[in-house]
Amino acid sequence: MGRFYITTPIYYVNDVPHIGHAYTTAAADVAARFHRQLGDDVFFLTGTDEHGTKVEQAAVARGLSPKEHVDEVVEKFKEVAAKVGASNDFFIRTTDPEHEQFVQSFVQRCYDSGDVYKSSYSGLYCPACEAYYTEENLVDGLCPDHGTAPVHMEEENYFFRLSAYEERLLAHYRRHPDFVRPRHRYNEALSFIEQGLEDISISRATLKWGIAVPWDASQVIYVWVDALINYLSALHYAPGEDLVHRFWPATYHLMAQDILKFHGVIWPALLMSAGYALPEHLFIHGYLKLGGEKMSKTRGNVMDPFPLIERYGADPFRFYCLREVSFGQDGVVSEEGFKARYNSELANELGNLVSRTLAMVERYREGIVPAGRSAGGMDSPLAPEADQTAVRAQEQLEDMDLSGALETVWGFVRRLNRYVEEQAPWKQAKEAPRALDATLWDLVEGLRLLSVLLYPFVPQTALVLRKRLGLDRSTGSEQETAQAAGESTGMPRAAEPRGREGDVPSWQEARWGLLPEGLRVANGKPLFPRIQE
Ligand code: ME8
Repeated sequence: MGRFYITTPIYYVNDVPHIGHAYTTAAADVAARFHRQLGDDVFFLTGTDEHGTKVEQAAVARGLSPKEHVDEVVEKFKEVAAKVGASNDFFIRTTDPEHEQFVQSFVQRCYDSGDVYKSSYSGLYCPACEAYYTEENLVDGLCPDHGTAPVHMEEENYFFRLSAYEERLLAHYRRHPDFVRPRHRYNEALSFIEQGLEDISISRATLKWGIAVPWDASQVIYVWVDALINYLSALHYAPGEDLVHRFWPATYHLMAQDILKFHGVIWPALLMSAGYALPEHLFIHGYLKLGGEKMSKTRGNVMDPFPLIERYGADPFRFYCLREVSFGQDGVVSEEGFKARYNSELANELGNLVSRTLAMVERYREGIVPAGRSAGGMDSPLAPEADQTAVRAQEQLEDMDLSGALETVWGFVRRLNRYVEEQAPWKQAKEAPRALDATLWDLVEGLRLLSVLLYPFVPQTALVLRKRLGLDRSTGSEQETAQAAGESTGMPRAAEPRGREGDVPSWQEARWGLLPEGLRVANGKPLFPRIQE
């Protein structure tokens, strides 16, 4: 049994969430669920980044105080986590008093290490990135990420000696070639460092909406420093015993490339300064793009995940994002693409496979799965491929190749559909009853295996499938089963228990031949009714 601590970025609450936020949270959830299936000790953290210029400006624009604004918008972010079926163990807000206190003690440690000094800053700042820019880093005088004009800033600030960490960072990167994944992102982060590091301003004199610098209450801590520390502060006050020892250092910080520099350079240097171990890995997934451009709230070209999820459920949304976009690369998403994949893969391939298999067991064998194979089912032609699928999917999931693992599992869905055509059970029913028993056993065993392998990606579907297969004998309805997997009840599930542990199908079951004898199956409504328009 291992230990697995995964985080999403904490999202800015200057505006409501979009599909990019839902994507990172859903992907982190896939990894968290898989590691729970393995029996690992798992902690999954998400939350919101609530201080800083950008949030303050958003509040002012709405005529609200920053606190009123963040208290309102945070609900949308909690809702998005709930709606994508996230099984997060905690939801952190940087306005939590416990976080604020911890940030102060962390920054104090950096100060005590001699890494903080006062100096004056004069230069450019992009409020949308909450980042400083030099002229050379701009494109036509505009922020390369947001296309907006940076503002000139001049003030006395506290600086962190980032430059003093150049060598230690380089040494860390050399010793840990998988510190940042995928490889091209490692190279990108390494080249930032190799280009030479300058000290960074870590406080703001004019901003009010932030955490006070512990030794000088006239300044607030720079929002990125405040935000990065969340990954550690949460473990100090989230419910649970000894979380710091159990879970630090984080196994994976998950994010897109926009914030690689902060996580790959500034965060490790801050941790070194304050005397903490560094996270094991950063995993940088790609951007979801609408048309050709990265979606961003500042650019205003965003896709709202709520209507899709509300209409079709969390599982199809998770499935679509992880099928459509190769994990670690950029990919284009659209509502048409969602509908096309839903119909061709979820409705036609998986949905039909389940309904026709169960319908045949009901029709030909009165709903009781026949003992069609010898113990272990190794005389089935599907056995080798089934076991290879499980082994391969495990390797890919352990390696964070989430879309690769789903592709592997989907290959087995397709194999089972071909098997139905090859065996033609409707003919066997007339001519070869023993062969039919074997076919039906194989198909139900295939579905049982899929209920384990698909669980990280489409947890509600996997649990409903297990119920239909007769594997889950609890008395609750299918809807209750789905809810136990994290289906939205419209309520934020921050820090709520994440369903009964017994619901999680153990990865030990990801092997061919474990089908219990004499299961009674029950077909039901189509798992994925076709989208007509
Ligand atoms: O950067 N495609 O918050 P943020 C894929 N508060 N992922 C996307 C995306 C897209 N088009 N757009 C956003 C911040 N994301 C800081 C983080 S962490 C200590 C502080 C996801 O609200 C992706 O994970 O701008 C990206 O890194 C993150 O949202 C940025 O969220």
